[in-house]
Amino acid sequence: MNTPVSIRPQGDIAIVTLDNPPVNAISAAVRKALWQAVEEIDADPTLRAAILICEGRTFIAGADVREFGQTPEPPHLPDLVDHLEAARVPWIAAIHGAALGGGFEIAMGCRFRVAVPQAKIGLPEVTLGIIPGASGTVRTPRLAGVEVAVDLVTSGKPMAAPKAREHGLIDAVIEGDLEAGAIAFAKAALAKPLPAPISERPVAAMDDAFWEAKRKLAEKQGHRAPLEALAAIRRATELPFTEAMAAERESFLALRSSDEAAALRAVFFAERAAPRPDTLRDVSPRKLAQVGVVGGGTMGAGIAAALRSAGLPVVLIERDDQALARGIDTLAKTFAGAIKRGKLTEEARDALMAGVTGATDYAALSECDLVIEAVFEELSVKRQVFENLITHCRRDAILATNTSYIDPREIFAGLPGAERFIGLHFFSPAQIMKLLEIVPLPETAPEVLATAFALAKQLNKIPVRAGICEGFIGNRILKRYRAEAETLVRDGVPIAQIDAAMRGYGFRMGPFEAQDLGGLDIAYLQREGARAMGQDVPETLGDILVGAGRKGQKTGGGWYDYSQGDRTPQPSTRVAELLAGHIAKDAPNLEDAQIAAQLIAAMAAEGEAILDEGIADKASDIDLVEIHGYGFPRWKGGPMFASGKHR
Ligand code: 3H9
Repeated sequence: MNTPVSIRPQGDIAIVTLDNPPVNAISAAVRKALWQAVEEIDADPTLRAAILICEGRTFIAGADVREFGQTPEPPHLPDLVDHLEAARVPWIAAIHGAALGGGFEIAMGCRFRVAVPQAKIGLPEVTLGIIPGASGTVRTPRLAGVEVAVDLVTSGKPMAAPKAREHGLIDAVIEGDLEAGAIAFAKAALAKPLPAPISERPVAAMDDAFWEAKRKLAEKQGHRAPLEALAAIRRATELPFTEAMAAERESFLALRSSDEAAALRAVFFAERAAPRPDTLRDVSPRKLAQVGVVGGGTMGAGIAAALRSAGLPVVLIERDDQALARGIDTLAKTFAGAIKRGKLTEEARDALMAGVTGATDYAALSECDLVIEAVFEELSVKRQVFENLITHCRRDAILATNTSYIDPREIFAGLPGAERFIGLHFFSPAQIMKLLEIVPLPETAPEVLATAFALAKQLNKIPVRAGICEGFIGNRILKRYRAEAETLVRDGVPIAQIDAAMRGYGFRMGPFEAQDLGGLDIAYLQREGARAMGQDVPETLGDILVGAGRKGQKTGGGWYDYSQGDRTPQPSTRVAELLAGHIAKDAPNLEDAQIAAQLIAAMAAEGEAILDEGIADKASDIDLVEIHGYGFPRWKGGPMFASGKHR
């Protein structure tokens, strides 16, 4: 039988290699094989140390998430970590790629941890709605101190090896060959007294003010796991090791079967499936060496920033020198913001800016493999851009429109080379928002579609294929959501209660607050456009407010009033007056949870229609659109998951 673990003696050191593709996740088979390896090595008196190293792209990525729905099989991970720690010979974890979750817990069972400089370590369990279940909350504070443990465990964010070394989470950063470096490290370590096993190290007690401050931070994440993780670390500072371990296990098992964990697991797998649609399995994407962006407004500059951050040279086109200077300035400001947040150095910014060629002449796009149009959302303006692109771009260059509402078939109608046209709907700010709706035309070549998916991966975005309909997937559901929210207002539910209900559900903002921030006029103008084209679009409550000059925060009021320089929404008597004739007298007295349920059900109903029409390929794609483009709380899984329509 194939075992995922092999042992190779190298003098008095055993090299233990784990090979469980794709990410060396700890399945039951891996746990058994590692347990066995500890026994075998301990039984061989010629061996004085063991190095645990992994094949493939990474060290152990964690427990096998696919086994989470099943009854856990022994040996359990916490026992395996203890077994490693209690081994006769010291173990050394040699880390490349990532040591995450159970992977880092295994590394903490080892007496030492070494890693290549590019490696990352972390305890991302809270992102899966659980807490570390194999001593992450109990050993980490003993290894690196309580503060570091709290940040690592409650944020779930991975840490790069050099920083992990600074915090004492690993013992050495190995330049050059990892195995050779780990052997040299082992020899040097064996010449000195061994450090105490982590479980035997002391842990500092922290005062109530510390825990309260951290609780407030953890609470901001909106779901249970970060708070439970914090509580587990606190117990680890107050209880003996074994008691803290038992409590951690109990909390881990309870969370593992929670609704939040089920939702977050579904999102985890949906995100990994999204970049590789089945239909493109055998299609190779084209290479992209240079990309053009037409339009240097907020959206165009954001797209250019995203492309540059992914290492792609960019040609930015604007209609005249002044607009171009503004576009370049917007781009520079985007990077300046990243410097301020500590995400970018000035040198890196200079290199990013050096990769941007600004031009007003479309001839500068002649060598681009892909050009993305991001100009004003008006058909004639967009068509003019593509007429220019047809003249100046290579015949095989992919031409993409960043339309959010206009039918791409109309934009490209009559232009030659339809197989290379595609819609790429970015979300603002494009350098930050993760969602990319990819909208192929009926004629788009599979290879062009595959290139769009590959581009999304390169940009670190979540790609979702969307068919052509008004608003594609995301804006179509948004429209339905807003309409349903207006229905509630007409029924007599207070605007502020609806917003509060959706915040309570997990959105950062309710539907009306969000409209005030973005501006009510955008959707209004769209409705007006549709009306001008003869469509029967009934008057919305938003139309009445815009008609009275209330376009949102930018006009000092929309659904709410705002004091000068203050973004706090205040209920508005003017709005009450304007809408009085449209609101039912007998308010239904709904609970917040009922309000949220009604709005989520409306989103899911629209999602079902979208699936039935083939606009989306699968329910999980719709959930990803809502989570990554519209602020749907990740731990609820998206409207389809939350409504049990996750087929
Ligand atoms: C845990 O450890 C709990 C413990 O504390 C306690 C237990 C008692 N399991 O992301 P990629 C699959 S919780 C199963 O595209 P990359 C993934 O679905 C765990 N499968 O690769 C995909 O499969 P497919 C804590 C997993 O190179 C393939 O591997 N750990 C797991 O871009 C490639 O994935 C985490 O949360 C898993 N744990 O990134 C770490 N992980 O090809 C989660 C991945 O069939 N993993 N797969 O679609 C990651 O962050 C990334 O996968 C990693 C590699 C950074 C490692």
